[in-house]
Amino acid sequence: MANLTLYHAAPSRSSVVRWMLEELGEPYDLHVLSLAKGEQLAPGYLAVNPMGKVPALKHGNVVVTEAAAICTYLADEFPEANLNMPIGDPRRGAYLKWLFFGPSCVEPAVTDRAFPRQEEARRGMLGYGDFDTVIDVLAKGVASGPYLMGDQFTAADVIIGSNLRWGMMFNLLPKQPEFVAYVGRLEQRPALQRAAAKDQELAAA
Ligand SMILES: N[C@@H](CCC(=O)N[C@@H](CS)C(=O)NCC(=O)O)C(=O)O
Repeated sequence: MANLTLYHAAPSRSSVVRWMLEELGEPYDLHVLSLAKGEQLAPGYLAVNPMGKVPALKHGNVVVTEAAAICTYLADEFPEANLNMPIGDPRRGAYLKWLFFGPSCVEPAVTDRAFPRQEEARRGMLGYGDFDTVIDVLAKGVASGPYLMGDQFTAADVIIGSNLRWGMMFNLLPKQPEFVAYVGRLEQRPALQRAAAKDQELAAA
């Protein structure tokens, strides 16, 4: 039995964490849930994640939920994988910005666009400001590359890369050349290819 267990459904946001685990190279177990059958709302799982959502990660006795928090946690817990920016490194500021930018700006900007509000919200009230600014910040962030932090691939690429990859796949984000090129680079990574292939197999089972 591995020390890491991912509560997973394929495909879903837990696929982001599966990619991160493949990048890490540590052994992990899967606890697969059927979202269609509502298994995420069963009392046993609600004890793990009271939000009734995947992903959740168990590491020994520690439980972490929220995809970006899990990726940040794993990168820091396993620094030998070189997927984090350690405390004290001046690049950690930008690294953390991208890890939080995914769930707090990209995701709400995309979902608000997919499910428009009845009433226009004031820009100042929205944490992400507006869709076009989010796109602009993302485009500048991935333009020079190869990764967000330059030559070093980090957990921030797993989060922002997943936002862009899934967003373009579902036509929720524009297929701008910088985004296409960045996601193309990420898709060359063996860990992402492994995670995607394993998830495809799981989804087909
Ligand atoms: N904020 C969460 C979102 C997780 C989430 O929405 N997961 C979806 C799958 S993509 C889920 O579990 N849906 C089942 C449900 O809400 O019943 C994260 O980033 O981890």
